[in-house]
Amino acid sequence: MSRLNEATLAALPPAIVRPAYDRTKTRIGIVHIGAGAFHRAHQAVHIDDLLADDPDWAICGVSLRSADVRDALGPQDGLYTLALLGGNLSLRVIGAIRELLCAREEPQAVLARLADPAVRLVTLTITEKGYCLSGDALDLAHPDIAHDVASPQAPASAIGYVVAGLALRRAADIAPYTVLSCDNLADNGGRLRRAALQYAQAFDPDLARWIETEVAFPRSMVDSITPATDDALRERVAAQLGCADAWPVQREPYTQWVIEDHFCNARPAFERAGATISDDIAGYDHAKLRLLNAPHSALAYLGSLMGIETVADAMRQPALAGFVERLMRADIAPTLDAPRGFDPDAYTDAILARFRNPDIRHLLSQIAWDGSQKLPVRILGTIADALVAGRPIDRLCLPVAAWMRFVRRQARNGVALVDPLADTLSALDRTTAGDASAAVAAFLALDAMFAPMSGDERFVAALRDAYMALGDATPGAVSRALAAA
Ligand code: CS2
Repeated sequence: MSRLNEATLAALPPAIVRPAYDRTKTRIGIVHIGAGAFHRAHQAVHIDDLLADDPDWAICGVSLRSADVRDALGPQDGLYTLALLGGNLSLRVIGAIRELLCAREEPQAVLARLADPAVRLVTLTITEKGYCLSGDALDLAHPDIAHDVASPQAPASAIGYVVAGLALRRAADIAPYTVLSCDNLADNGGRLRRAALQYAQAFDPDLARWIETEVAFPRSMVDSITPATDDALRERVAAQLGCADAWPVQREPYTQWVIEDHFCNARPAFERAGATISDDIAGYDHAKLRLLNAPHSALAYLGSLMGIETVADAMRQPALAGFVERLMRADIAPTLDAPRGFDPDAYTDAILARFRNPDIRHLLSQIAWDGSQKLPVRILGTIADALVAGRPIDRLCLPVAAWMRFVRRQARNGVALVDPLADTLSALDRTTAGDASAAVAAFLALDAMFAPMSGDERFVAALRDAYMALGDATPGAVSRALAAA
């Protein structure tokens, strides 16, 4: 079978939507770090929508370590297929990515692209762990950060590359690019800015001062459920395209991108590409991270303990579906500092319907990754707010306790845990086997996650009760705990 590329593009079936612009006339104006499935299904599609009118915003996609995306899409001239999962499978070929680089193999090419004056925006989807934070601050002891502080011109981390590119531009008197985080972090732009300043300050205070005054780090909220690509998708896409796409991406029809209008260089006309420009990012952040990502994580850990595979499967379990709905409406929605005119009930209804989408095979095991990074942003912040407000936290503690049970089960079963703290977490099972109070205390000693709440006896007691309520974490025990919550 032939391969999707510039040569086969014209021969695709008429029903396949394809770039509505001449790709050869586009120029790279964006470097995206973390060119994984979510970037290609979300931001790159919004950018593809505006290249016909504004061709100077094509994307150079950078993967820090893996060459897989470059090697898969390089022979396809950067073209790939977006599959929208809703009823019929509707396909669209995306042409916004014009270059793909692997930083580990071609660091100088990445730095040269970052220093290119035509590049005026750097965007990132590096997941929560990619920021190398410990609490709200940069972890200077993180191996990649320590490496980069010692050799800032040859970085390994995303922040290292962002700052190295800015340093090259400052030295060459080239205007800086804006740095736009597109990750699931509250105040993502603010956290990234503080981390970049802390990093630069560690080896070049003058550069740190220049970044502080000259570079914009706007915040954004991103939303679209994007299950990992699987062979079933590749087969469905090939059957409809009539040619092979090595790495198509799939997502739900729903997408949202809310961006703070704070740029130090030019910017794409995002509002003409389906994005929302707003100065109230915090409200959108709060609502999405707490009302979508928190129940996602709750389903991931509680559902995994029950032996359930996907989000849609979990939502077909009344005990689970009922629990997350109570969690959303009674425990999370009242803590929101939501955008003006926001209707939490309607937003909750829409999210529950999205979770129930039978066309989406969203694996709980994928959502369960990196719990030590996700839970503080998604659930622990809500618990902290509830404690301050004197609101109940019992239901909010159950997903956290389920995560603890999940971590211990993975360790006991010898299943690798996908988490930056995997070694530390897996060791907890060996030191506290059987003793629930000791187990909870061992987890609470993880200050990067639980300080300072671990000093609040109300939280400790509620978490211990939730952990005990899950009993031996069998499906029956979890169902009983859900019914009682
Ligand atoms: C999910 C998110 O994998 C996860 O942790 O909760 O990727 C979620 O699908 C997106 O944030 C939805 O916008």
